[in-house]
Amino acid sequence: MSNQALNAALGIVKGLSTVALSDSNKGPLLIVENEMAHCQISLFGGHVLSFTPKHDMRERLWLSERAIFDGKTPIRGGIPICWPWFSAHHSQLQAPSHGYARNQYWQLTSANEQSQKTSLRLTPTTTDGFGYENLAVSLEITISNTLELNLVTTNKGDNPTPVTQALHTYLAVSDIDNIELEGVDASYMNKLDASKQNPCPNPYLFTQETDRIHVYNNADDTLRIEINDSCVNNTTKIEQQGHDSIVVWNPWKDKSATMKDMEANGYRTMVCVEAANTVESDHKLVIAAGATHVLTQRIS
Ligand code: TA6
Repeated sequence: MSNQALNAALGIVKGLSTVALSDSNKGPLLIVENEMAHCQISLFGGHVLSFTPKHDMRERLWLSERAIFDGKTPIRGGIPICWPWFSAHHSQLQAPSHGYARNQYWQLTSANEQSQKTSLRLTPTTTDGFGYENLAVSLEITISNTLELNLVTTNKGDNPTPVTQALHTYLAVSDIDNIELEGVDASYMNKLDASKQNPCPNPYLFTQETDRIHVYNNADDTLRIEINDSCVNNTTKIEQQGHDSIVVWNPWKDKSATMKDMEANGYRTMVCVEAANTVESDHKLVIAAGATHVLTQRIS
């Protein structure tokens, strides 16, 4: 990360009491501590790594013990920002999976705080590349007893631009055998066999590798999801807006064994529930010239 960007971040945080900039073994991190929660955000990828509300001191996010912090590799866990495409690029197969926003440093561009709420705004170093030069993107993160992310994309160009994206959130669970997902009810495309219109399981339990794109076509509605963890009797609540898809992923044992940044049984204590806009949607996101789209996820 450039010294200029680091100094700019330092200049913003020095006037704040709830935000510090730490250059740790995980790279440059924004550490947020207010009355309501503790949060860590890596400037690499604009990547939220940790969110712990103080009312129960339970970490909501999962981070791989083998996550790689080399400033080049996408960090395994937390909330990767998949932008300006989700999964493989539609035509350029050598392009990085899940876009290039998570593979670069982001800059802190503004911050404001109250005793119970801290708000940060970050932007990536560049949106150049692969035909997305006319897009501007920023990530607005609000930390209180709820973690809210708004991924804001503006089309500054003259032509409508298709965008796929995801807040690829890794949630921490006590054990994958103990959880039930509630609030997801749309049929799904199974990425494991490309079958479509699969009925949503009810109850939504996890017994095998799971890689599903549930398609929702009412992007304006707020979708409320819960991860009920019976073993420890707690519930992680998720709200989403601006999505047309919900991606649910757990790599399970065999896939995990092929991932260098995933510990052997890591899959047992995580599940991804992602707010997304995907090509699988019947109402694919195309951002009109001059328009702005916001993808929102709230975790509590
Ligand atoms: O969101 C699910 C998914 O698209 C899976 O297919 C799997 O590839 C996962 O993302 C992780 O992708 P990554 O590039 O971070 O290893």
